[in-house]
Amino acid sequence: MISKPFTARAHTNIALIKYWGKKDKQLILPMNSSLSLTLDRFYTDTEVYFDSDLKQDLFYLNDEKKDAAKVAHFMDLVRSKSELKAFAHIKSINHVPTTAGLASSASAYAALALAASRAAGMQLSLPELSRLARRGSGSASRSIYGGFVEWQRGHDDLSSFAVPIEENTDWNICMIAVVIDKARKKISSRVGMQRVVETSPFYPAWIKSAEHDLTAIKKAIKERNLKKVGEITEENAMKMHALNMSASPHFSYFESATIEVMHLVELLRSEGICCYYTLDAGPNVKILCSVEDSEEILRRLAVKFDKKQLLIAHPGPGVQLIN
Ligand code: 2P0
Repeated sequence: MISKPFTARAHTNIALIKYWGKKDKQLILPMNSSLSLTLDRFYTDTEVYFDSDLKQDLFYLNDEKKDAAKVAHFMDLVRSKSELKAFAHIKSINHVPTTAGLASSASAYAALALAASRAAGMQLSLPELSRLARRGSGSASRSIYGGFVEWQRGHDDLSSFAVPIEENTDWNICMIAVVIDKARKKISSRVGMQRVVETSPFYPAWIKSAEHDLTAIKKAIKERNLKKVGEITEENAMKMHALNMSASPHFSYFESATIEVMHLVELLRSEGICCYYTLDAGPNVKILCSVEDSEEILRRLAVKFDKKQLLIAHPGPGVQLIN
């Protein structure tokens, strides 16, 4: 038996209020709620079909066969929710620099959740899809929706999922990604955030302040206040990275070029350009600004960086089937 193949496309998201720490590692329940912007430029296409002749799941990423342990674990969840027992062919094409802090696991598991659940004969609601994607990677719960998205932490498997804040935003904003290093990161998000939860003396303060930032940013988004959204975004990212530097053993994702970009953004701001940075579990910097200012910011970045390192993205859509 071979099931009908389904192909889904999901876009990455960049958190403005970060998810950094788990309350439950197995269910992937976060310590705090988070908020992100889904981007149009970076996405994953994933095709899934089940095949009763297979002895295990087969996973291809960008046409290369990969060890499927994490993916197989996710597929076990899909099988346990459906009637199907068969293993699956899974083919993903990542239009994202893989694991370089541009959140490829978010688009990957959001696309896999939709493609695999449909191939298994299930028609999940969007909250159910978000909960399923969450089990692959926490940030994937947010890539189910487009635009601004909040992942409400909840308190158990049923209550922890993302909700759209402004799905089709007409706000003329963008994010410039400065790709500093495409290499695999040294400390995975999963390991980094766990170390922080266990060892940073500042962790309780992070939880309090992230909840406060979330309330403030939702108000600022509603008011279309880019300065306020940017300030909260940048400060929240710096608090997350301060946790890493206060962990034991301490660690940091910053490289010297990361700090150069941060200084350039601060300089541009002192010249009256409204732009703010955020950073994830890697050295790349994402700059939030208006579309209007993006050309000037790109021109200034191009003095120090190759054009190929500068990628501009706009608010993007939620997960969808493409076949
Ligand atoms: C975020 N990041 O909110 C935060 C900020 C990176 C920095 O979510 O362990 O790959 O699979 O749930 O989702 C990256 O962590 O971690 C992430 P797991 P995930 O976007």
